[in-house]
Parts: sequence; C-alpha cells; structure tokens
Amino acid sequence: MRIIMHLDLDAFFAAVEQRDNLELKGKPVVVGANPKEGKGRGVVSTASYEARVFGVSSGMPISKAWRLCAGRCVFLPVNYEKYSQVSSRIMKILSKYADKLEQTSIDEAYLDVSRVGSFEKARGLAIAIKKEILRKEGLTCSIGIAQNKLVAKIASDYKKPDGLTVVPPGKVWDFLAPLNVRKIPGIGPKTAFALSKIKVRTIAELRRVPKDKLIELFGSFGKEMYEYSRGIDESPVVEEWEHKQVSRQFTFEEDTSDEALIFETMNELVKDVYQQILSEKKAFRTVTIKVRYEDFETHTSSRTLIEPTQSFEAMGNVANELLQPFLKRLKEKKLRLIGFGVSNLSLKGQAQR
Ligand code: TTP
Ligand code: MG
Repeated sequence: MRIIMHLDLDAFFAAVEQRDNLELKGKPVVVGANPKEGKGRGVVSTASYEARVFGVSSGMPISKAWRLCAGRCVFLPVNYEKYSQVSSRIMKILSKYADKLEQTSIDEAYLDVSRVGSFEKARGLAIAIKKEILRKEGLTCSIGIAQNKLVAKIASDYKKPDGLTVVPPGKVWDFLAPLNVRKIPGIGPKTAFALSKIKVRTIAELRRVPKDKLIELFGSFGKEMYEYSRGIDESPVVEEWEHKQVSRQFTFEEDTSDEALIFETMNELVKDVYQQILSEKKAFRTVTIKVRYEDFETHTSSRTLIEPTQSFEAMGNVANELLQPFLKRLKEKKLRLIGFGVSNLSLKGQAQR
C-alpha cells in the first residue's frame, strides 16, 4: 500500500515576511511588484490570508491589488533569495521523514512515506513535520495524506491554512464527490468552462460523463480526467536526483551494519543501472551513491570521470570507493538505505563537446 503526503506552505512569501518583521504579524501583506501608487505594472506574487479578505490573490495585477486595499495592506517587494534559502532548509527537514521526496515548487513537495505502514502513523508523522517546521522556521503549512499524489494534493488544499487532511483509500470516492472540478490539477478555467456547458461542475458530475465523451472533448487529458475523477493516479514520487540520471535505490528490510550485505546490495543496484543504460545505449560520466542512516541522515557522494563510458567495472569500482567513508561510521549507526546512479548521460557514440 502506498502512502503519499503532499505539503504546501501557507501564503509562503508573505508568511516569511511576517515572520521576519513582527510589525507585520496578523496584518494584510501583499508581496509582489512595486504598486507605484496604483500605476505599477506587474503582478501580485502572493497575499497573506489577512490580505486575501480584500480579494487580493496571486497573479492579480498589482494595480488592482492597490485599488482593493491601498492604505490598509502593506506592499512588499519579492525577495526570492531569502525565500529560496528558507525553502531549501525546509526541504532538508522533509528529506529526513520521507523515503522519497519530490519537490514540485518553491513551497511544495510530495513525500512517499509508505514505509510507516498505516494512515494513522502517517498522520503522526505529519504532525511531527508541522511542529518541526514551525519550531525551526516559524512557518505553518498544510498537509494532505492519501494513497496517491493526486488525492494527497487535493487534500493538502482542503483545509488551508495550517491544515491536515487524511483521506484513507475507503474515503476517496466520497471525499472527491462534492468538490469543484477545478480542484483537479490540470483543470483550469477553460476546461472548467467547457465542462460547465455539459452541466458538469462537481467531480461527482464529472464521473457521469462516459470516458469516450471526455476523450472526444479533451483528447488524451480526457482519459486522465476520467481516472482523476475516480481518485486514480499511479504516478510515483520521483526524487530530483533521479530526474537526470539512471538510478536505483534500496531500503533494507532491517537497518544494517553488515558490510558484505551492503556491498552485495550495491552490486545489485549497479547491475540494474548497467542493464538500463545498455538498453538505452547511453554512456555516463558521473557516478553517484546515496546513503541514508537509521536516523535518516542522508548523504550523496559523486565522482565525475574524464571521459564518458559504459563500463560496468567503472561503475562498480567507483561506487565501492565512494561507499568506503560511509562504512567507517557503521559502528555508530546502521544503514537504512543505499542508492546508486549515473548521470551526465550522452548517447553512446555521440560526439562530445
Ligand atoms: P502557492 O503555494 O500557490 O501560494 P501560497 O503559498 O502563497 O499560498 P497558499 O497558502 O494558498 O499555499 O505558491 C507559493 C509561492 O509561490 C507564493 O507564496 C508566491 C509564489 N507564487 C508567485 O510568485 N506567483 C503565483 O502566481 C503563485 C500562484 C505563487
Ligand atoms: Mg503555498
């Protein structure tokens, strides 16, 4: 059984500004382009929940936000550098809790927490995560938990701000039914309008439309709409380090300090990766290993070779060398997971730069 968590920080840019300036706590704050007394161009990045009461929202022209709440809202410029630093610290916190972490935007991530084994335990984990983020970064977030990314994402949005919504498998159907079709990721204003013309407004109503009809109207997305309306989504949580590389990872049945088992497992991962790059006719230059200890402390370590290669020996040798320093710490703590990947890929035979 899969257990997926989706986390989204509340009013992220505005919340960071409120945290860093006590005078802004509880006040309507608009972060975005310079309003220039209503003549400014550009848009609102986000608004604090206090400012949303005036009707201000992300993406709105800043001049309109000025008309809605000048004199009452505090307008602030966007400080991306600060927000991305906060974001990476939070992602680091999250990586301790998940077997797989996929960051999908500056303030959003999916966590695969299937290993906890039950939705109740996952709820406990979510509470711990919320506490840690609040204690260390002074920010609140909303979390959704479900059997897949689709429902987890809809659930995290369900009770914002500072929400926690768990939708176990048996509850998916009823949870989705009354929601507006716009809650389905990918259904924007245009699609919603087209659906309204065939009298579909809620997800329950969407379920009544035959699959063929949806495909006729919306092409391949129609098939996805059919599945999403039923809470079906098999897409995996994909870690960033997997995106540009061919990689495998393995979580030991039990945390281990058995070096022979660790090398043997690494060898299996190397074999799998080798098979895949052979079949895809790819060469690699960089070898990366990943280790995670029992307390979730996680490291990756890489080496880049001078020339692209497809060599199985090179993979294995580098992997074992990179692994050595981590084995020295096995007396302190056991290993929970190891991973192996190759990146810097090129098609074999392709001219190098
Ligand atoms: P969101 O998570 O969409 O919004 P939010 O965190 O401000 O509010 P919510 O509580 O509803 O989650 O986006 C995260 C940040 O990304 C947001 O703080 C600012 C930025 N952003 C933009 O710059 N432009 C946009 O149009 C959107 C939607 C977000
Ligand atoms: Mg957010």
